[in-house]
Amino acid sequence: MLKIKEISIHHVKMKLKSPFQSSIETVNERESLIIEMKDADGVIGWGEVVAFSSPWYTEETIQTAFHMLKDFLIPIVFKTNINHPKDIQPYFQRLKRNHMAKAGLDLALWDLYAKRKEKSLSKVLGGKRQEIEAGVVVSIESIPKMIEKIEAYAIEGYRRFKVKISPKMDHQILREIRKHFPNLPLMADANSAYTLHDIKHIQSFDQYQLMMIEQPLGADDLVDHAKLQNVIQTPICLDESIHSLHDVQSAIQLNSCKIINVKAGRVGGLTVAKDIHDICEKKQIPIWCGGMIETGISRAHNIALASLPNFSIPGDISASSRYWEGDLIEPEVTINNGIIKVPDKPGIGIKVSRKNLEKYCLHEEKFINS
Ligand code: OSB
Ligand code: MG
Repeated sequence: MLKIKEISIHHVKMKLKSPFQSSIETVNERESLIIEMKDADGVIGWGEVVAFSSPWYTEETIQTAFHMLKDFLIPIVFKTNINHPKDIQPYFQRLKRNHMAKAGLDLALWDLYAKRKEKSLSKVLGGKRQEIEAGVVVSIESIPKMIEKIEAYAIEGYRRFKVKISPKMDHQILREIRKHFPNLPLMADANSAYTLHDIKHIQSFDQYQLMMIEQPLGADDLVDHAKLQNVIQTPICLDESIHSLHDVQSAIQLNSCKIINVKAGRVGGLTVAKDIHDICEKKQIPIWCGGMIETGISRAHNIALASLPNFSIPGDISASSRYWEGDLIEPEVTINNGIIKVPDKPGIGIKVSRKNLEKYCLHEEKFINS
């Protein structure tokens, strides 16, 4: 049994190397809640809550997550008998949504569980790859700058390129990229910037031979996505629309997409992410691991998740240095010829840098199971 003695929340804030702009928000600084979970033998599991400072991506924020953790979720973890991370699911599911807050604890439980088994997180999740292909995201800025960044990332060896688009800057961006890089493995993420009124406009993206278009329409528009997918060649990939296994089943049944972006944070953690993986494998829906501009702790969880067999498309998993001057882990995540090695040491397999954790910490709160 996992005997959880102590849970600490480290509220951190890290400055991005450069602003990250999508169709709806620009992120300059990244707040995050780092979860440190200690058992009775002093073994530590790490997790991360990837909610943002404001509710632009999902309804959660750092502050709502803190409230959920402190007043509801941590007390549940303390009083539940947990033999396996999945044992917490029925208790968490009695509380609506708040998936990123739940995921912070779920991730820490998985890391702790794997460490107690002396196996890598990849192994205990059922991962089969020893290495994964890295993908990178280029956000919206001046087109020459975007081209310059793609060029630099291509030299670093990234295997898949995603650009953010918005209705004001879509054709300009995609046309210029295709002019410079006709064969680049390229996809575009709209973060819900369009509606069905834009059908003709979105159809005209087919000329760019994109691997997929991510979340063109609203988060709640599974039916509209199905209508759109029916009249475009470019595969639709859903991100903001997918919060649960049930959402995945609805999207598949409605033909709302051909591909799914899986983020542990958005679906409540690794337990549900793995369930989504398994059902998509059965239904032959390719999936890939999304990113949340996260620190190395969540990044390490993503690497383990992406080692599962049906993660067949390179995800938004880039080097620590893509966003950070100094990450919270040592060694940092690096890429070599577009490849990231899956750690084989117990748990997430990467050490947390106490020095950097303290350096970026705004405040910390410790909860003790008495
Ligand atoms: O829509 O996939 C998204 C970052 C934050 C929130 C939402 C998204 C993203 C990204 C960046 O696209 C992924 C990354 O490199 O971490
Ligand atoms: Mg997205």
